[in-house]
Amino acid sequence: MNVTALMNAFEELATLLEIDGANAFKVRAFRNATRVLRDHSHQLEALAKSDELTSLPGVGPGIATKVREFANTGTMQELEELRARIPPGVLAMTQIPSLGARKASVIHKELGIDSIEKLKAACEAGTLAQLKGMSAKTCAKILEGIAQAESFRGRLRLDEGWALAQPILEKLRDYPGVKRADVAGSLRRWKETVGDLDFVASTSAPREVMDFFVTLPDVTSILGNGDKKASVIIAGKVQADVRCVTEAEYPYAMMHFTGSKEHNTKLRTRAKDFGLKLNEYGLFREGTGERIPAGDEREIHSHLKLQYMPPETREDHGEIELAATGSLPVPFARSSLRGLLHMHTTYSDGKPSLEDYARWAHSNGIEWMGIADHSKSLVIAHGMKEDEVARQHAEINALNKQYARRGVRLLKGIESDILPDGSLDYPDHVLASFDFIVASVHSNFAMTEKEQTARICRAIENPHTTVLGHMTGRQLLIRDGYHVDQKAVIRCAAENRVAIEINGNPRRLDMDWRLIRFALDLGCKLTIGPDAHSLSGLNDAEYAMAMLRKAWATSSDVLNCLGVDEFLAHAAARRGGAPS
Ligand code: DGT
Ligand code: CA
Ligand code: CA
Ligand code: ZN
Repeated sequence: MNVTALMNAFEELATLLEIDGANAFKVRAFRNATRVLRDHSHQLEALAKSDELTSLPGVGPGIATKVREFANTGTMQELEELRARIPPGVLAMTQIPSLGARKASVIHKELGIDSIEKLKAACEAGTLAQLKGMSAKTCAKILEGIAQAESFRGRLRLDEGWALAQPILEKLRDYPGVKRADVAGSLRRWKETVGDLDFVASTSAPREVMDFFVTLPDVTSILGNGDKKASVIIAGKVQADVRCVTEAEYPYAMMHFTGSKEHNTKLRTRAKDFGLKLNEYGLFREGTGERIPAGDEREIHSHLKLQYMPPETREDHGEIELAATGSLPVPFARSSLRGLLHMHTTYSDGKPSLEDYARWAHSNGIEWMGIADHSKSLVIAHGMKEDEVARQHAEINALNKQYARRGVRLLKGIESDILPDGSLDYPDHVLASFDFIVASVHSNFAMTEKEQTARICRAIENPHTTVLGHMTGRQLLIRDGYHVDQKAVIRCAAENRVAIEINGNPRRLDMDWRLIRFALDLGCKLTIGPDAHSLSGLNDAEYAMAMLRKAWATSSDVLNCLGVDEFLAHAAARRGGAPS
């Protein structure tokens, strides 16, 4: 069973039901069930086989029947009926941030608008503003949403890119005629979004490999199948290219197609300065045309008198200049992580219990876990009231006794909401009871840049604040962050010795990696924040680490690399406690 396709179908069905005016209770039950199924996606197949889907909370016989129907037929009859009745353009309209399913449905019914183009025209002509419940202001918002959606069109988040590319890569590598194969392009550089998927394969049988590639099960259409390159669309979503090269060409092709384009251009110029010519086929002596062999990219870099530059760094952001003088540091590695901070438990909107995290830390070689549930103002995420904070602290104390001999410690943190005026979410004596505080904005996004910047800076200046969480609130490919002067915020954090989080949730990857150097040069420290709501969410730390590698940050820049006592001393020093 294709679980991703199942989840997509369920989500589409929920939205279509909502557009169709189905009972709100039914829609909510459906969305809840979808979330539960997603959380158990690794065991869905087994549960469906043994007829135990209804053992999951919120999953009744109706939902279970639908899962089985999908497993058997690849679709659901109810979904097909709704698809036939509701134009795809109306479904597309629900993806615009300020326009939910209900509004989209009203606009469709009242004005017959069934596409984004028509919606845009009605906004611009002012006809939409006449509709009950609409105004010039909501129309302006919709237009802004459409413009954003257009600028995002055709790109995928990094995690979506990996999810689609990984199985293809495995099949390519297993194919008998393939010697070496890898992903290239922006995916290999771990850019936060990717435009298409690039593969390179070394083979002496390119025709067979490309014919195999274009008939992979995930391919929904073939764009081209030439001598050296084939292009397809994967899952109706994204283009994928494969280039077939010889063993000798392979490292050069990998380097070329990994890019970035700007990085490549600079490398070619450098090669020229040495009397060499560099392209996707190889490195050649100017004049004689003699080919200079290389087994891997490391050797190519060394031919160009450069340190090895990991793919993540290849953005022409100064990495070539550093590599030329031997000053590119060792890339940030997982092995330097001692603690993780920013994870949610059952006390707010997370699934794991405190003990689940302690156990995970023990089996994953992590010494401390900085628990950070939502604070009381974030009601929709079940933020913790004061008495719950006290209960959580007592439970942490008890667990810490139990886990001390296993070398694991849970820290009493909180993800405190930054209130509209920039204050934190609890009275001082409660704030003082936490080991550390991640301060984050979750509300009142619509402030001017000046107001938002002042609000966040005020939170940074609060002596209880240890870390600034997801600095801009951006949701990749969905909405830009709130308006804020990021450099002013970073300066303020540096002055106040508040660390800035690199939020590893692949929907956020916030703060943006392009600002990491700026922050580090001012002496700012960073944290890796998985922002986990499940145990598997802890693995999102991988994305944050990739962002650190993109900016060649080192372990001394990152608070997660401190031992637990050093980290606690750092947080205490901020509050005027013991100096760090
Ligand atoms: P994307 O797909 O928009 O996320 O970004 P990339 O970097 O994957 O770009 P893509 O797929 O167009 O091309 C893959 C790599 O091929 C790119 O990073 C560098 C190389 N490349 C493509 N076009 C050119 C070019 O005109 N000149 C040079 N020097 N390299 C190029
Ligand atoms: Ca690409
Ligand atoms: Ca490409
Ligand atoms: Zn948050």
